[in-house]
Amino acid sequence: MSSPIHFGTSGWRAVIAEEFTMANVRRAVGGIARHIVSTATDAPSLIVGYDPRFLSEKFAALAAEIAAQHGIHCYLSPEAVPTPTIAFAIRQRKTDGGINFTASHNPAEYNGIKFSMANGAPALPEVTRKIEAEIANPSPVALPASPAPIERADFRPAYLEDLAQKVNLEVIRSAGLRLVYDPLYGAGRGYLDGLLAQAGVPAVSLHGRRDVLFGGHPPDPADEHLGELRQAMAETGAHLGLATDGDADRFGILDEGGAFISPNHILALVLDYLIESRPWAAGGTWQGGTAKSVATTHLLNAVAAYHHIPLYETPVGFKYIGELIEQDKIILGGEESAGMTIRRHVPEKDGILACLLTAEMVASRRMSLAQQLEELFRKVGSYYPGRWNVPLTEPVKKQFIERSRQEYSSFEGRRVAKTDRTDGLKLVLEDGSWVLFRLSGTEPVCRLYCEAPTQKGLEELAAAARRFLFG
Ligand code: VG1
Ligand code: CO
Repeated sequence: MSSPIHFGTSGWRAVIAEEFTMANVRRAVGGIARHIVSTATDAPSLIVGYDPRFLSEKFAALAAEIAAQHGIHCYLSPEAVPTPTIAFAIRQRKTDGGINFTASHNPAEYNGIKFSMANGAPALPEVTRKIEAEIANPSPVALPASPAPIERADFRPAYLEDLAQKVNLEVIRSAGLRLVYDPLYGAGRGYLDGLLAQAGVPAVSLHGRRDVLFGGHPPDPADEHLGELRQAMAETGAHLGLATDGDADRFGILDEGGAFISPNHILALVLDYLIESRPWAAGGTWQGGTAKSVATTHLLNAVAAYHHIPLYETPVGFKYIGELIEQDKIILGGEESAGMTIRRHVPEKDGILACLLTAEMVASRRMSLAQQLEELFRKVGSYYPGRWNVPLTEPVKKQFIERSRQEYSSFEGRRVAKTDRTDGLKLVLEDGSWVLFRLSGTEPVCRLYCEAPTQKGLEELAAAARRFLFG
């Protein structure tokens, strides 16, 4: 029996050679191809790309071949390409969707498939359910006598040109900011640094070659993986460190001096900065809001309230934020896991855009991020968010699922003001502190999110949340 292929929070992910095999990729891509043929126009087309993981380019070539056999015109990237660039290419070339071979920020032994829809947004559950059904029970299709063409296409120039319109690179250049960029050996290399070079902004880049082991740690721009970026910043006296994940849809930011700034805080600062600096974000007749996953900081709620704009809350997964961008309801949408996009940009998270907007904000305000955050806290209140990944044994997982179904009027002796079940179990306490437990859809862990008005409050809450899980 072949194992089921399941699309989680963002695509199908599996360990290479274990479940991520040529045979299973054939099955998965066959399902996607039949789905496209059954829903698309008479001349279906598809973008195919990949990240720099082991065998990614081989999987992508196989995928293009299978899709072409189904009569789908393929545009195949000649090199590793970021997920947001694929989203952009789908929209620009008006294809019926796109496939990216990537396991994003997961460790090196993983690979995966992200499927994006005709609008460039990550596939919604109703679409991935259909694809999963197609994979499990293939419907009969008549293949054309000759395959559709497979065209090699470089998606980078058009995407970078578009970014150069959305970010004020001149502000970064004229401020004389010294930047260091770490793509973590991922698909961002040549993109963010390429654009900065084009714009005449001097920047040092690290890890700009392929290493399918990602230097021995996951290509995840979290604090614990940015040691080399921090070191390079110290050596060059840099003002800011920028990083992106394996498929460059997530960002990671180090402030002057090398301090990691929570992506949660970056989202709130950039929203505030856009309202301050972009005519399309404030004033005028269009009244946009902001959107965030239920796991994301309430500092965004506070910034939204401060500027009198609506706030939308979604389950975890950028596909839900993508929908709100498509409906033109928001200035900025984000997730605490370092996902961000803005109005009129792709309905997909874009780590390259997020890094550049942060650099522009620092250049324009001429203040470190720590200083900017202090100022924002003074205006709207302070918020200290945290997230922990907790691997669960089967018995603890079962106990967790049972506990998360129950109702709670108090949590560790404190009164629960609100229970939110948008995704997992979220308990909001009377002082606005909150805790959220949910099972990850990309990794075999339980995610524990907490937030409190002080660092001490955060630590106490996190300890209480662990007692809840393991007690
Ligand atoms: C995680 C994050 C979520 C993100 C998803 C994909 O999902 O929590 O915010 O959208 O990864 O990110 P989960 O279900 O494991 O918590 V990535 O960089 O693949 O594209
Ligand atoms: Co990613």
